[in-house]
Amino acid sequence: MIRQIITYPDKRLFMRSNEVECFDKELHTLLDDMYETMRAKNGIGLAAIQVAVPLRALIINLPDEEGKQHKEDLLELINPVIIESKGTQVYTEGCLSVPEYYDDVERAEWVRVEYHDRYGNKKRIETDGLLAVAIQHEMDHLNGHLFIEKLPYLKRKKFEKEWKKKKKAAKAKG
Ligand code: Y12
Ligand code: CO
Repeated sequence: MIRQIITYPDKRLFMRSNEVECFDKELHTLLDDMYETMRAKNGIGLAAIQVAVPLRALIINLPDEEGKQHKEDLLELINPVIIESKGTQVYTEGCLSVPEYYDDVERAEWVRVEYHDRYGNKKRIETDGLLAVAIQHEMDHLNGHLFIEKLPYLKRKKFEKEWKKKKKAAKAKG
């Protein structure tokens, strides 16, 4: 089932999500719905809070060199923790909860992450580049943070201005 994505400035996006304790059918349905929702909206990553569920669960499905996404590549990270990170990289990020805004964000180049899969099995991943960016972006959601909070002061002001303009235009349209 496709769920509704909550968008900025919904206050739930700024709250810390809770640890998953039950790796049950309800969690599996949530993860399946998150995948369906993310694909329907052309996303490559989604955290549970973006569908209004405050649990520490996220999914990532990066495209291949031809831009195609394959379900076999889907990553599901439950209760993830970054245990080590190195270096820096800058990537132009976007977020389904902050529609139509993209900007450069600096993050770690490489991360080592411990997490659980949907069955509660303990896993570890070491990765860099785009996948490292996506993991850090989605993990920020679990802690109630959006990528726009990482922008320098003037860029954040630019975002607020554009967002207010868009809201005004939508209101005028009815
Ligand atoms: C690198 C940077 C950011 C991430 C986090 C995951 N972000 C997304 O999946 C963003 C998706 C997105 C999709 C949009 O829709 C279309 O392009 C059709 C979009 O456009 C609009 O809102 C109009 C914005 C964001 C992972 C890795
Ligand atoms: Co996001």
